[in-house]
Amino acid sequence: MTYRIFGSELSPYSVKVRSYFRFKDLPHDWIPRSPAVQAEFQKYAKLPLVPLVVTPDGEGIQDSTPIIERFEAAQPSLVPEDPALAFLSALLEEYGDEWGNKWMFHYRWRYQADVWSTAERIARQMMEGQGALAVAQARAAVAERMTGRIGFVGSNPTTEPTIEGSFKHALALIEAHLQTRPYMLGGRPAMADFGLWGQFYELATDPTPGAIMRGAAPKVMAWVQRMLTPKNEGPFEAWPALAPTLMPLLKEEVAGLFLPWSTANAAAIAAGQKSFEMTLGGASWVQEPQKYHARSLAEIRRKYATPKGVPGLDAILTESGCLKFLS
Ligand SMILES: N[C@@H](CCC(=O)N[C@@H](CS)C(=O)NCC(=O)O)C(=O)O
Repeated sequence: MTYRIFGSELSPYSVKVRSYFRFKDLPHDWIPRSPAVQAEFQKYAKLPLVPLVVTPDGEGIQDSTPIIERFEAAQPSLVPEDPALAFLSALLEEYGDEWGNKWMFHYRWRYQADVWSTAERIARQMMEGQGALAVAQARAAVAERMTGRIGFVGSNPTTEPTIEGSFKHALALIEAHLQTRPYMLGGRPAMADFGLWGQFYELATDPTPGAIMRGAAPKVMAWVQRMLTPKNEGPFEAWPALAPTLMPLLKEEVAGLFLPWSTANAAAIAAGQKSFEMTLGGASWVQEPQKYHARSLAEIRRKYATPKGVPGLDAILTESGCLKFLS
C-alpha cells in the first residue's frame, strides 16, 4: 500500500504534495524525476509535469490541488468545518499556487546567483551518478533555457517592481500573521498553508529571496521548517481571531493584485489575445497570457458557488474586495 510521488526538490508543487502525504501519514516513496525513472514516469503521466502520484493499484494522478482533494475524505482533514473559512483557505491556496509562483520563478531565474544555484541543483538531479563535467554542461544548458523562459510567468522589466514588491509585502503580512499561531488558520495546517508553503520553501532555498526571508521574517522561516513535517498542534481559529492580520493579506494581495490579474489573464485567453496590458496595484503590467490560470480561476469560482451565502463569507469577501472577481 505504498504510493509513489515522482517529483523534484526544486518543484513547489512536488514538495507541497510530499508534505501533505507526510501530514496524512500516507506511506509513500519520494522518487526524484531523472532520466533513470523516465520510462516509469511516462507510463503513468498524462502531462510532462511533476508531481505525479502513482497509487498502489497503478493509477497516475497529477496536479497538486486535485491530488490533495482526493485524499481529504480520510482524517486528519485540512478543511475547517466553518464553510466560510474553508473557502478562504482554498482561495489562499490558489493565491499561493498561482501568484506566489511569480515571486518564486522571477527570483529564481532573474539573478545570476539564483540561476546558478538552481541550475546546479537541477543538473545534479538530472545527471545523477555522472561526473562533474556532465553536471557542469547540464547546468549551463538549464540556465540558458530557463532564463529565456522567465517571461512565461509574467516577469519582465515592466512587471519586476510589482512582483518583488508583492513578495516583500506578502512576506511582511504573513510574518505578522504568524506571530501568534503555527499555521495560517491556527493550530493545524490547512489548504492555505500548503499552497503558500510550496512557493516559500523554494524561495527560502534560493540565495536572493532566501536572504530576504532570513533577514526579515523569522516566523515565516520557522513555519517553512515546520511545514516540512506538518502536524496538528491545536484547533483552527475562528475568523474574528484571524481577521486582524489575515484581512490585510486578502485585501492588499489577493484582491489587490492576484484576482484582478487572474481575471484579466482569463479575459485575454478568451479573446485569443497574444498579450495583455493592465494597471495592477497602480503600476503597469504586461505579459503573454497563461493558459493554466484561466482554468484554475474557473475552478475557484466553482468552489465559491457552494459556500456562497453562508453566514459571514460574503461580508469578508466584500470587505476585502474579493467578491466582485468571484461571481
Ligand atoms: N498545477 C500543477 C503545476 C505543476 C508544474 O507546473 N510542475 C512543473 C514543476 S514546478 C513541471 O513539472 N515542469 C516541467 C518539468 O519540470 O519537467 C500542480 O499543481 O501540480
